[in-house]
Amino acid sequence: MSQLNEFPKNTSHFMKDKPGMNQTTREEINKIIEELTKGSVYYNKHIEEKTKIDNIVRQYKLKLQDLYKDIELFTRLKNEAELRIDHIRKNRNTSQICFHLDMDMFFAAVEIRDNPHLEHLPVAVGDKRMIATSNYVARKFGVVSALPGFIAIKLCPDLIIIKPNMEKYQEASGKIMRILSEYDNRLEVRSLDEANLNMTPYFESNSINVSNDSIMAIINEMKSKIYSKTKLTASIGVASNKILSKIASDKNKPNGAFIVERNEDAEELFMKDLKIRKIPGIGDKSEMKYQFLGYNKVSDLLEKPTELYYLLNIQNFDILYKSALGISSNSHNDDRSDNKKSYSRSKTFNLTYDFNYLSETFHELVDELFEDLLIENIIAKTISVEVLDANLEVMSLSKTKDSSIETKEDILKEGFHLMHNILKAKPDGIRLLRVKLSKLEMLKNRKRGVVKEVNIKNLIKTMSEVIKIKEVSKEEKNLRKNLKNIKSTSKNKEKNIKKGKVKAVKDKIVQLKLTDNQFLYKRYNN
Ligand code: TTP
Ligand code: MG
Repeated sequence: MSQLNEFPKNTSHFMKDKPGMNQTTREEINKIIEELTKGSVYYNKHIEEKTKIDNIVRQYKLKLQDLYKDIELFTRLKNEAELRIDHIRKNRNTSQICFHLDMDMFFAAVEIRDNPHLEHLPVAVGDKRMIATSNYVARKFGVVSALPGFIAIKLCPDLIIIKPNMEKYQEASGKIMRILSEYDNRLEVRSLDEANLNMTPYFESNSINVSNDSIMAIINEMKSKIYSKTKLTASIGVASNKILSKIASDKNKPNGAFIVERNEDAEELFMKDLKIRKIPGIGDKSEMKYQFLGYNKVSDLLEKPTELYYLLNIQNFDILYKSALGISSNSHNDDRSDNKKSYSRSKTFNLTYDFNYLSETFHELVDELFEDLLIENIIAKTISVEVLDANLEVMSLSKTKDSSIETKEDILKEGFHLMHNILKAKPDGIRLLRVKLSKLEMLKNRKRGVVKEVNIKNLIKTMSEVIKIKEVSKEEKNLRKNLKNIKSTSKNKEKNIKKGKVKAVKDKIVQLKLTDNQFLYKRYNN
């Protein structure tokens, strides 16, 4: 408990980490803001939000104490979290060349362009309530977007605050986007001063070899076209996808460019040393939460995923790690192919009826399929098993469940029954096994820690038993009927005869079961 009582009460302010500021300025400015605003409504609101965050972190820490006590669960979650991260890694596609353009101190730059005498003075656009942006001179004082104007003035008494003039910004923006559309007519306009371009078709259609030199030549051409039309400067990031190019565009601001080499190692290296705040989607509050939990840099996220896998919901975990690895869409169409109707895994092999081999293969396929479910956050209603027989004929059996197929055991149990039934019909063996899940649904909150290691030998044993017990042959049915009749019709005086008859029928049933089992095992072990 003492650990919790000592929980640090961080009062630093939610300060935007904008280009032009460094960590020291950020910390110093936080102190100044605190001094300046103590007792104000702004300060009280800020403390209220801080308290909320402190409470969330406190709860997180308590939950984590439970997790640390359960080593088995921790290990399972660790494996699952690492599995998810590996899967996310597999989605990396480095084939495209994406540009992200972001104008420098956009609103302020337009104002300074129109009033050049302001160039070396601290300038902000906004009003007393809120600063929309500031020039790089003002940023040194801590004046940044989203800061209340009255604080900005206290931080920088000489600050010149200009009222926004949206028409001017829109006009400049229109010119910029028109120029960019010459390079990619499907460009994605993110805001007045930001756009994503997929430049792959441009390089291809102009037969330009992709190299740092050719990329830089295009960057310079773009920037000079924009400058000549607007007298404004831009910064450009180039990488294999949108998220990386956006982060890269901030790297050498203002009037800069940065190219991230398009390969997995370079991309992970680029992300690794970034502060988590640089990940799009992590705002000041999330940053604070993660920092309290010991996550400062992207590398921390990658080194300690288990705790976050346990604390966050799975969608948020995926989004966070996808971004942390620098993976995102690189086309203008959303890259989520979520409209998938089914997931299936299959394996071909030499014609076989080896039950152990087929069970193990089945288990492997289920493992892979379960990973799909887990990663894609889906559940299924229908499971199908499909085989190809000796004559290359397909046989498929399906089962649709009212409840959903969600865990690995669900898939194993249901699928195993289907496979077993197919095998009975294919005594010559099979040469392909496919397990398919369909009727998919997105899952909001998946239980974590569901990947339990299943012992394949035990599984084969239990499943075989379950299947056989359930399988009552016609002959057995008749014997059981017979047994019932004997029991109900015999009178008390015929007790001994009845006993003998019952025993005889029971023995027959056992005998029948034994031969049936032996028959099955023999066939499977052929
Ligand atoms: P940004 O591109 O975030 O900032 P910027 O262009 O001013 O500075 P940078 O050099 O760092 O890119 O935003 C573009 C414009 O959007 C900005 O000039 C003003 C407006 N804006 C707001 O009105 N409120 C905000 O909180 C932010 C971040 C931007
Ligand atoms: Mg900008």
